[in-house]
Amino acid sequence: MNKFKFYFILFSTLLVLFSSCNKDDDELAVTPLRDFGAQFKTDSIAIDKYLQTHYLNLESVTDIASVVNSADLIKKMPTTGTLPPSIFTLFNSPTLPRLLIKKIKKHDIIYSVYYLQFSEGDSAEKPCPLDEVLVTYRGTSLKSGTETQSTGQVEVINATEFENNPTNSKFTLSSTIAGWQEIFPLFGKGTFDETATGNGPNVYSNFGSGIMFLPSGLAYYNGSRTNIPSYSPLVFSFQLLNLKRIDNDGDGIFTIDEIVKNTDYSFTYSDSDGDGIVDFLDFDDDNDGFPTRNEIKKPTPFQGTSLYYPFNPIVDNPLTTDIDESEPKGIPDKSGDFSTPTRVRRHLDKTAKPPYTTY
Ligand SMILES: [Ca+2]
Ligand SMILES: [Ca+2]
Ligand SMILES: [Ca+2]
Ligand SMILES: [Ca+2]
Repeated sequence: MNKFKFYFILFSTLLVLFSSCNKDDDELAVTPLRDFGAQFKTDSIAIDKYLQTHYLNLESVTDIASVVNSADLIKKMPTTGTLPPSIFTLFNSPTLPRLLIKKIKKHDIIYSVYYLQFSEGDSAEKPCPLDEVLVTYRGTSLKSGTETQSTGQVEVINATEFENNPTNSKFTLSSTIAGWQEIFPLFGKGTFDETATGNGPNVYSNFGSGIMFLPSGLAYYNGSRTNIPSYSPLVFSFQLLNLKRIDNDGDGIFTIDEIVKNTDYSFTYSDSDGDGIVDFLDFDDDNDGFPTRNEIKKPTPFQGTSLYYPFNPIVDNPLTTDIDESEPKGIPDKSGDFSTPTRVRRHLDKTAKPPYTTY
């Protein structure tokens, strides 16, 4: 381990110790947290009931994705007459809209989270939990209550709007609630219309859109916000318009290429050189003393516009006729192979060190 890294780790450890002390002091004054498993059961009962007693109002709707944030989209079942199919009946539907479940391990329990899929978006361009997203959304909180119906007092689940942002907002997913970090990576971004002006939903097409039904453990839990009481399950409708890849350690490799996406859409934070610093925060990923940025630099003469290799080769985007984005070579391995997906790229190979002479 080099000296800089040693001090970096020491400093980080002290910082964590210091902030943990503060946290303990604060927590002495507050009510103990509810048990996550028990609260998840309570929230699940409310969410299940909400899905069974509400339906999608698709009357005169031709494109759900465009009206996803409308307050009229989800309606309470009528108490008389023919009942429309509840949201719950869309579970695993072969066609869209479709209700799906994602299993999420957190707080030593396994959460099952329902989400509605209206459109998947660009399946090749989905955010990771550390990327920046451009979204529209509307949020409601669920609460049990009673209502007088012809059969007498009936228990119902009410949804109360706490926020509606129909234009767009930018978020770094890592600074949002856990539910957003888990569900947005299941959707893809839209296509930006290069000829349009502005940045709202109208200049994007084919974006990912849906509704997530989050238990409080994946939202604010015991915390409260304006119009969101503690321990509230939350429902968010959303449009995922665009995303921006983030490079957290500034080493020239996007974070999404420094973490592992598992088949169940969970992510693993790898530490290739085993020095205790995960790859996406490690600027010398193989700990050979040469910063990753130097190891991914192209020797001259080279092709493409960047001084650095992209992670994988890039083909030109036909939509941007004025720019040639093509990069013929991704980061090569020691032998010069630049395209095999499973190759050990040279910034992760301790035995490959600069200077590199051939492009
Ligand atoms: Ca990086
Ligand atoms: Ca490392
Ligand atoms: Ca790195
Ligand atoms: Ca290195």
